[in-house]
Formats: sequence, structure tokens, C-alpha cells
Amino acid sequence: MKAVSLLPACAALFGAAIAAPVRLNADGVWSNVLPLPLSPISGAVTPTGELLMWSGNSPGGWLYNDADKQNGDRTYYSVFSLDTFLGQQPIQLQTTNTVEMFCPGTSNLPDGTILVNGGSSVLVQTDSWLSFGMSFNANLKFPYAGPNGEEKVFHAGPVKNLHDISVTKNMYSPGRVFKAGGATAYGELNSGVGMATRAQAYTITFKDLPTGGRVVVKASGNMNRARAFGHAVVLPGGKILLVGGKTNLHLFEDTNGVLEPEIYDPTTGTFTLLAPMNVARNYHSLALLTKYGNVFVAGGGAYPNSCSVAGQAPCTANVHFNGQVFTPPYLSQGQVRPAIVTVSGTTNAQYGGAKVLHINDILTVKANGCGGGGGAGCTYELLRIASETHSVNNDQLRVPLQINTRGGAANGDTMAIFAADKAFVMAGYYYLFAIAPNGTPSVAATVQVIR
Ligand SMILES: [Cu+2]
Repeated sequence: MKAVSLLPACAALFGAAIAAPVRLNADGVWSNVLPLPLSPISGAVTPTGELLMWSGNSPGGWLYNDADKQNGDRTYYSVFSLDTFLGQQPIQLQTTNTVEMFCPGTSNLPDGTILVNGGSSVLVQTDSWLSFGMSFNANLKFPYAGPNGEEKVFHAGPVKNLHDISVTKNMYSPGRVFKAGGATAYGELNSGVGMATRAQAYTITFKDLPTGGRVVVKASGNMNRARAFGHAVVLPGGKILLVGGKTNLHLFEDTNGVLEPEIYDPTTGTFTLLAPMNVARNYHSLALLTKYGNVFVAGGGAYPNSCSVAGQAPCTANVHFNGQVFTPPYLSQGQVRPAIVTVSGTTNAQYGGAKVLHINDILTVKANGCGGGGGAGCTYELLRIASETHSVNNDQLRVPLQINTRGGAANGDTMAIFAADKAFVMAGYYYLFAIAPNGTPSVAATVQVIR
């Protein structure tokens, strides 16, 4: 049921213009469950901060019978802003008749294009889809630069063995990977037999890389809820939101879904349960950080030959043509956000508003409202704009910036990427957040890092 009267409250929570939310909750706040024209199986944030979502050759997922595909391969998708979604403005359902992109591996490339290498392989440019041949890939890989500047990839799952390849889940800080939960295998489809899932979390630290060091894997406590098919989203400030998944792994079902997200604090190693969402988000769901510092959580379901239209046969309640937005505790208690006023540097012409930052450059940022929590000024972080399918997000990376000088709102603070972190900082588009001393983030500006 939609509580339309609450929408202005939601807009207040998520929009930049209105400062204070109406509903307050120390455990975070969920928006209403709002409709989407498709059940998003994959999603990506574009360099302009819009949300690109797609399913397969049906808005509900995947038709595999040749008779159903008589119109040829295609993919259903939508591009929309978070404001459009929360304001329930029309979101257009679009199709591309090139190929089908159901269940792909997806990466955000340095030039802002989004690489989809899946069942049918495609390179996405902002509003066009181009054929681009690559094979399916759903591993967790983290690129970094080797000692001579060569491009290397560290492979962190889903298998147990770790690999260092030359060529859950996220790099929450340069050289530090966090992974949590999972199961030994998928549960059987339609058999009623599920697989037990795990609560264990690990941190993986690159020690002395890229100069020929090693990788240190450390157990990092247990989540409050065992879960697989969940999502790990790195937040500005460095905490990690764990959302969705289920305690007993079984494809295409909501049964045993974990509705409570939890937040992991790497500084204390603790997990804290947060306000429950309204819809289970399991296999084929997604969760992405938005430029507002909140998290868009959507989809789930999409079994073989599932529905084309929400609510119509053979749709089931387990195919979710909707999403919900979570506002973490750092914004859900009436905090006043800092605001980035200007960012120095040249503006990328292709994606207006993005400032170009060479890996060795100094950035000057003027921000207001940095006094929250007492006079120390804001800290600043880059969080890489990312994409996700099957809970796999190769692009998440948080890069705290080193403050060089403090000029405050009038003259700006100057900052740079820490020298020790540069090997891990992939080229591409990043959110730039100013974070008040009390942990409240600004709305992000966009920065394109060039190596
Ligand atoms: Cu899939």
C-alpha cells in the first residue's frame, strides 16, 4: 500500500533542498516501497548520478523459450534520477534490440561508459548500447597498479582461493577488502531444499603491495544475521551497509529473507542491526550508493520465463517491480548536512559538472556547514561510482583524501590522494563527499580521476 501523504517527508529526507527529515530514526529510515516498470536485475550509476537499471528480455527477467523470443534478443531498461523515483514521476520502460543482457558482469570504465559482459555482451554508453564481445564474468576482482605501473587484478572470490592476476565484496579503503556471508552452493530450484548460509565476515589486507608483498586474510567477527544473496555497500565515512539476502539459500524465493540491514564499523569490528525494510531482496536484487549518501535497494526474483508485467501471470509475489531507499543513521536523525560549494579544476565536457582530478593533482574544495561536531572541519572522501549484478560490485572503492591546508568555506581546503593509496585508485568517476566531524556527509560532487 502506498502512503502518498508521506512522500513529502521522503523528499525532505533525500533531496538537497530541504534540510531536515520529518521521520527520524537512529536506526535509519526506509522510504516507501515504490514501483519500477521492471524488476531490475542489474544496475549502475552513470557519471551524471542517474540510475541505470535493466532486466533481461522480459521486464520481469528472462524468457528462455524460443517461441517467447520470436522478436529477437533485447533488453528492457530504464534510466532515472532518485528524485524521479521518490517523487513517483513516470519512469519510462525502454528496450534495446541489440542483445540480451540478463545476468551479466558489469564494470564502470574510466571514461564513464558502463561495460556489461554477460549472457550477451554489450558496452553501454550513456544512452546507447553497442555490441562488445567479452565472456561472462561474475568474480570479485580489484584492479591495482603493480610496481612498474603495470595493471594487475586481485581476485577475491567467490571461490575460496585468492589469486593475483596480471592483466561480499568491496574495497572499503585502499588495499583493504571486506567480504561477508555466502553459502557453499545455490539451493536447488523448486525442490524446497536450501543451503545454510554464513554470518562470518573477513577483511583482506594487501600487505606491502604493489611491491611484491602478500595478502593477509583476517576473520572479522560475525554479522548478526547469516545471509547470502545480500549486498555490501561502502558508505562515506567508511562504515559498510549489509543489506538483503536470506538465511537459507534458495533461488527465486523470498522465504527466509533478512529484512534488517546491519552496519559494520571497521574501526571497532562491530555489526549493528538497523531498521527493517519492507520487501525481501534476494537473488537478482541490487543495492547502490547514490550521490545523496543513501542507498537504492531494488528488485529480486526473475526466474526462468517469469512475468512481463508486474502482477500479471506468470508473475509471482517473488518478482519485485519496485525499490526502496535507505537513509543510514548518519542522515536519519535530523542532522544538517555540510554542502560542497565549489571544487577546483577543469570540468569534464562530456559529463557536465564532473571535475577532472589527475592522480597527482591537488584539489581545492569549498564547503559550508563543516562545523557539526565541533570545529575540526570536514574530511573528504572519494567513493567510486559503481554497478552491481548478483551482489557483485567490482567497482566499489573508498579513497579518503589527505588534507594539506585548511582555508575553510571562504578559501577552501586543499587535499590530495595519499601517496600510499595511489596504486589502488582506479581511474574513473567518483563521488566526492565532504563529511562533517559528526559523520554527516554532504550531497556528493562528481570527480573524474585520471591516472
Ligand atoms: Cu542471474
